[in-house]
This record gives sequence, structure tokens and C-alpha cells, in this order.
Amino acid sequence: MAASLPIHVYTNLEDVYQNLGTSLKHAERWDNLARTFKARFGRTPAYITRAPGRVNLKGEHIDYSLFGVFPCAIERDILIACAPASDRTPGSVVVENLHKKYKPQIFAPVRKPTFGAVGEEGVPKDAVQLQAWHLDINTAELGWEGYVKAGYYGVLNHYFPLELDSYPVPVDLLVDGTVPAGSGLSSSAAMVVSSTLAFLAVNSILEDATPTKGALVEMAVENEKRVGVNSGGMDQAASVISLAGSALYVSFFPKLCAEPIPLPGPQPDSPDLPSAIFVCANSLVVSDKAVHAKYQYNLRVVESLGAARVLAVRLGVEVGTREKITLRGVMARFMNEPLDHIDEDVRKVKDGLKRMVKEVECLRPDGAEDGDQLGVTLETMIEWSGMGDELFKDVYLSWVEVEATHFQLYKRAMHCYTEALRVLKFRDVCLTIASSPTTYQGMSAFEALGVLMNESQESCAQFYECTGPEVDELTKLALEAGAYGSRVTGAGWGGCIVSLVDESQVDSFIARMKEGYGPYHGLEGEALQEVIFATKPSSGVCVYKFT
Ligand code: NG1
Ligand code: MG
Repeated sequence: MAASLPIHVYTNLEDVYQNLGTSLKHAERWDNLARTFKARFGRTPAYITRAPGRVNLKGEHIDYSLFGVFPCAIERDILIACAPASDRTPGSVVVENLHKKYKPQIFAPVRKPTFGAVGEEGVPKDAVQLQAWHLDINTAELGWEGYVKAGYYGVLNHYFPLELDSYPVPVDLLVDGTVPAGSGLSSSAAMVVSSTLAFLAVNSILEDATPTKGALVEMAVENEKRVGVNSGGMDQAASVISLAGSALYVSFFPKLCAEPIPLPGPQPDSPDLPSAIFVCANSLVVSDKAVHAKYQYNLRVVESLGAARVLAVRLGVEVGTREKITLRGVMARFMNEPLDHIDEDVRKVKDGLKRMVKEVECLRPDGAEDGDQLGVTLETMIEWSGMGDELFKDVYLSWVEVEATHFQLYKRAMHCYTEALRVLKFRDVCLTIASSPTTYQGMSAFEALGVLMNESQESCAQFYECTGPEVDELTKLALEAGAYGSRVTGAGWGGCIVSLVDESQVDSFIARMKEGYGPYHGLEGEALQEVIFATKPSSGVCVYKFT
């Protein structure tokens, strides 16, 4: 199982490049980073860690409802060169970035009383003084180093428990990233994963404690919450576990599983099959998730959980008083699924999803037709939950700030169950075609994948309302420019789209997109490649140790 493999530490650069599936382009960047580190910090780095961004091919906004998703790592990544520093405060960090707009930062973790010091006002005299690691992360005005601090947290909490009274080594870090920020390609997860790895490596934890890839994913998910976004685990899983040439089917229920799945196209035994490629196109609308989370991302998390709670009540599914049951959890109980590895039994999951798509109708406000207001006020949602005001607010709203007049329980649940079903169909197409190069339900593999991508875009626009006018326009242009399918990827509200394009048509596709999309006019060469580029599934994290 891919998630239970240890994180390999390479000591030979040739092996690193082989793992990446290419190329001199990479070699130059790794060399340049090591050289610049030496010039700035006066010594060779001890390690370089790499974590790629990802493009999500299928399964949008359903990971935090614990449904399986289908992303793949991309070639763009975050590299971090690091080495222990001598003669500095224990645990202190100097972090610089090759890109000038990200200014150098210095910080150090401190031990802070969690509930105020004993004797302070409001703290009982006999209180046990608890302490926790603390790093200042201002989520309202998040600086780039916030992601590095987030990566540090998990390492501190897991490997430097306060009772042992040990500190991590002081460290110098140099970052070089090529994942565009705020574009739905998970630069944030790549930053958090790569810095988590750097702190693990430099404190000798990677080699001494050999955490598995799954453990790194879990730590990175917890870490990313420190920057204020209650994300699911898709991005971190894709960044950590992916294999070059394959997409990754990641399921979360009842525990994380990841399965590399080859995409249709030429196979070793049938090299002449047609080939298609995924093209990412940035709408150039930056979605600053940390800033807008309260009426976008985190609101969707709350709506999905609210929908699950109300659905459970309506379907007579038992839920613990303070349990935050997910839409996946409701389905499991409603369908009486046994709780061992159930998402590995894809056929049963599909049957459950088809059933749930029908059951979701019970979340429609009485008599409301499509086009009417399908959402409910906070008061109604609480009433429907049967929990009472205080308990509902404590369980669902005390840990997150959200802002909305209406909560769209019906639409969000409908998106989740139909999208989860589309993920499994997407996976089926890939598996069927890989094992026998025939057609899928009368279509070519690429046509079938394209249809599923378009349905997903439609559902994100209509039911999950996470696209936006520019993204909608771009996907439309992509279809006109000949894509098999096209959809928003990542959190949305701007950011990138992903389109499936015949490999031989990529250049003309890009030319037509450039012509059609206003913000691309006048962009040439590298500037154009920054915003629209073809990408092949790349491999996940990699650590190189200088010897
Ligand atoms: P982006 O914004 O593309 O990194 C976010 C979440 C994912 C997933 C997608 C929507 C984070 C770190 N990631 O991805 O877990 O929910 O949105 O499918 O917030
Ligand atoms: Mg992100």
C-alpha cells in the first residue's frame, strides 16, 4: 500500500532525477539552489526536500466530506535546501526565498502556557500549568513564512514533546518554488509538506524514526490547519504519495488509502494508442483562501457538515451528540456498511452513492423548485438538526468563523454525492482502458473522461458555487478550443482550470486560449507558460541528502 511506504532519502542525484521521471531542467534548478545556499549561508546544504503541487483531475470539495478523490502531482514544486546552523538560539529558523518578493524571515518557537499562567486573572490557583509550542502565525495577514511555520508545528509537537525538554536544532532554509500561488494548484500544501520534510530531515528524524508517507500526509494536513483553512487531505496525499506517470486515487474512509492509477494513453504493450494530456490554465483571479475562508472554503466545510447532520436526522441515522458526522459517514451508517476498508470495495460504494443521490431530496425546503431559494437560515438549519442552539453552535461554529445568510444544505450534499460517483466512474474509465484498449460505453477513453470533467464543472458552478465568472468563461473557451473536457481545479473562486487535450493539439489549443481569454492577450514566451501549461503526472515528495 503506497501510504505505508517509508519516505526514502536519496544520496545519489542521478536517482533523484530518475525518480522525477526527467530531466536536465530539474538538475539545473537543484544545482542552482545548492550553489545559492552555499553563497548565502557559507556552507553546503545538508538536504534538499521537494514537494510538488497537484492538479485535481476529479473530486472537487469532497475530500473533507471523506469521499475519494483523483488528483495527480505536477512537475511544478517547492524545493527547500536546509542545514543546521551553529551558534544560534535552539530551534530558531532563518528562511529565505530565491524569489525576491518573499523577504527573508527569522523566527523561533517558544513554549507558552496554553491557558494563561497560574496566578493570572481567571486562572485558578490550583490549575496545572499546561504549556504548548507556539509560533506566531497571523492568519488574517498571512506572510509566506506562515506555511513554513505551519510545517514546523507538527514536527515540534510530534517529535519534541515538552516533557522531554529537548529543542530542535537551529536551521537555515532556502526555498525555490515554481507552483503559482493562489491558483488551485496547491502551492500551500507543497510549501507545508516541503517544510515539514525539511524540519524532519535536518533534525535526523527522517532517518532515525522513518515516518511513513501516510504519517507525513497526516502531519501535513494538521499542519495546514494552522494557517486557518480546514482542508481535507487530498493535496497533501497527492504531493506526498504520487508516482510519475499515474494519477492517485485517494480515499479517506475509514482511513487514508492511496492507489496509483495509470491514465489512458500509450502503454508499454500498446505504444500506438492515442495520447492526451492535461493542460492547466490560470484564470489569473487569485483566490486568497485564508482571507475569504469565512464565506467560501470554511463556509462550505460547515455547510457540508450541517447537511450531513440534518440528513442523518431525516434518514433516522444515529449520530453521537457532539459527533461531526460527514456525508460519507451518514452514507456508511444508512447503508449499514462494515467499517473495514470499505472504500476499497468500489462497487458497493457506488451503489450507496446512487441511493444517497435520491435520499438527498429530503434536504430541499418544502415545495422549493430548482431556481427557488434552496438554502435555509441559520435558525432553520439548527432547528432541522434537532440539536438546540447552544449545542449546535458549540459543535459546528465555535472552531471556525463563517458568514452567510443562507446555508445551502441541499445543493452542497447533492454536489458531494454526485461528484463522488463521478470520481469512481473516472477511475473505472482509467482502469478499463488501461487493461483493454477498447471504448467505454461507446466513447473513446478521452471522450468519456471529458464528459465526466464537464459534469463536474457544471456541478461546481450550479451546486457548489465555487467557480466564478472568469473560470466559467475559461472552461467554455477550452471546450471551443477542442478540449475533451474542462473544469475548475482546486478550491476555485478563481484559480486554475484543467482541460484534457489531445497531445497533438496542445500548441493550437494554447494559441486559441490565448486569443480567446482577455487577460492572456500580450503574454508571450515564459510569461505565457506561467499561466497556461501542459503537465504530466509527476512523482511525489523526494529528499536528497548531501554526502
Ligand atoms: P486548494 O485550494 O486547491 O489547495 C483546497 C483544499 C483541498 C480540497 C480543494 C477542493 C487546502 C489545503 N486544500 O485545495 O483539500 O478541499 O480545495 O477540492 O485547503
Ligand atoms: Mg492550497
